[in-house]
Amino acid sequence: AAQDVLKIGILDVPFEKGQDKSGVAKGPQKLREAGLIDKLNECCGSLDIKDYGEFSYKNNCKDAQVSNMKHYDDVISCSKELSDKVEEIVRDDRICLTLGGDHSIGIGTIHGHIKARNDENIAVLWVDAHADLNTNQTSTSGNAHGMPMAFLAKELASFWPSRPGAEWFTPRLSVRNLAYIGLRSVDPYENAIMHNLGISYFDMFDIQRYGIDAVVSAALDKMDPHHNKAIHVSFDIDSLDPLEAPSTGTPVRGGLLLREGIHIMSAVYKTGRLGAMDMVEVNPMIGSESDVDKTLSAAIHIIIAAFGRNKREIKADMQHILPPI
Ligand code: HAR
Ligand code: MN
Ligand code: MN
Ligand code: MN
Repeated sequence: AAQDVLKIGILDVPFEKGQDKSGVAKGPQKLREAGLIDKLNECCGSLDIKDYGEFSYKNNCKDAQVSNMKHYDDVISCSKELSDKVEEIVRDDRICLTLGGDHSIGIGTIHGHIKARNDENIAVLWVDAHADLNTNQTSTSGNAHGMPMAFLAKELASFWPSRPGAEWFTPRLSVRNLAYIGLRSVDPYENAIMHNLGISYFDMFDIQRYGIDAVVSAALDKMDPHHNKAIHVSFDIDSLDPLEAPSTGTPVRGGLLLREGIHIMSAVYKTGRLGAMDMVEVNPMIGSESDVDKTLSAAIHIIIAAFGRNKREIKADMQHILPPI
């Protein structure tokens, strides 16, 4: 059957101040150099890709601080403008593909997605080795990339001190609309928060026990029981095993296989409700050249699965394939 053109918007966010290692800001450029856009066009049928290019922001709250949250001023300034940009892309009726950057950019992308559609209409699938649920008070690192889910969650708003410079921001995501897949490095306070709030998560034990197909279905059911919300997937490349994706800042062994990452995104594609996707924490300055190639290629495989690789009709002139009868 003929398929509609899938409208996508791609945005590069070279932000790396949510953690301590340099290089993750180079992720977007390297993903493009590795052929991301050509592969999307080759493998995913009729796409209408609008390239929003490289995002940049001005730091308009240089004096703002929150204790134990490094580069708070940059995180807030970036999130504010990023949320406006993602809102614009979603309102353009495009699936917004954001290339990070570290995972602190999830604050801006998810907030922007919610602004475009309202909080009751989006569900978030967070694919990660980590829960990224620390507040500034529970974090042992002070790194903002370990905090975006806690920053966004309605239910955790009162656990934060005042957030100077973030007057534009209201925590609007309910953790009832959230599910995790891939967890295997969760801090004690994060664990307490998950259990106290009844957050849905599927860790490596669940994946081994039930298999990835059952796990994705269960995650989609939990975060969106009526199957009517737009889905935001925030895909941290460190959810994959370091054998599959070594070039990332905080690798954790015992992770997802690439084929499991691909399966997650194929299943999301099949819902027809993917609204936005982040691909984060690809750090091309970590590891050998072959480590970097492997990691970029894994990220590209996962992205093209999200846009229907081999699931969409690819227009080809049959004359070029078959001899005339
Ligand atoms: N939980 C640890 C912290 O808060 C490590 C977080 C690492 N985070 C990421 N994103 N790479 O998932 O610092
Ligand atoms: Mn700073
Ligand atoms: Mn993360
Ligand atoms: Mn992670």
